[in-house]
Amino acid sequence: MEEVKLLGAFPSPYAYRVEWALLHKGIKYEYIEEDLKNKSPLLLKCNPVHKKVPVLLHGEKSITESLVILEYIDETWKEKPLLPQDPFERAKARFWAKFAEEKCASVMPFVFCSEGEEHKKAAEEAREVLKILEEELKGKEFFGGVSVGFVDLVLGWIPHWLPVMEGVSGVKLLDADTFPAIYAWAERFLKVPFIKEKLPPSDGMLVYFTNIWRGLLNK
Ligand SMILES: N[C@@H](CCC(=O)N[C@@H](CS)C(=O)NCC(=O)O)C(=O)O
Repeated sequence: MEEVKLLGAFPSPYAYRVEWALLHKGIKYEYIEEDLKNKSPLLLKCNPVHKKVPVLLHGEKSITESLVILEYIDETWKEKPLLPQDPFERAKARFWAKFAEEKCASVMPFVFCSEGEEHKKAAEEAREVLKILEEELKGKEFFGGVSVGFVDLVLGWIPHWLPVMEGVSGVKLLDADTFPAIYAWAERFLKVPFIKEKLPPSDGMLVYFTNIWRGLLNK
């Protein structure tokens, strides 16, 4: 059997989504922590284009980009699928994953590291994105339906990472009254056993995001 290794870096949500997929499928893997300030020759060799984590090593093969890795995992280990089997449903899941990456992951963190007019605009945009997700989620337990799927893993930074960013910056984005479906989903997501088992400790996250926030805003 080919060995599975994962290059990650604390507290990369991109790496966590890969770990969740591996845990969900019951795949044994070795986690290798990268120092992103002093990238290892292995990381540079396996991801020469972007030089980023996560990188999944499967035997001699290296796979990069978290969404590509998730699909690779789903296609290689077919039990407990993350993407729906039906092509139309699968296309929809890919659409929402792309939306989550292009809109959420880029727009939302910006809210916490901007000020003045820029911040106002970013916060408005972020709330628009949340509104769209709220509509998509209504009536469902998870984006994947009755259980966690591809899109849930992609958005999995919201339940655990977002509250830390909110705490550090003092800006509240996800409140239960405005976004009840997402709020309830976030609580549900954190109770899923393989998610609960693998989350970065909040105290370490607090230090990490406080440093980033101070650095970005020169505080
Ligand atoms: N689109 C990439 C993003 C990965 C990414 O941004 N990784 C960050 C850590 S959270 C990284 O390795 N940064 C190192 C760098 O930018 O030099 C993915 O989905 O895998």
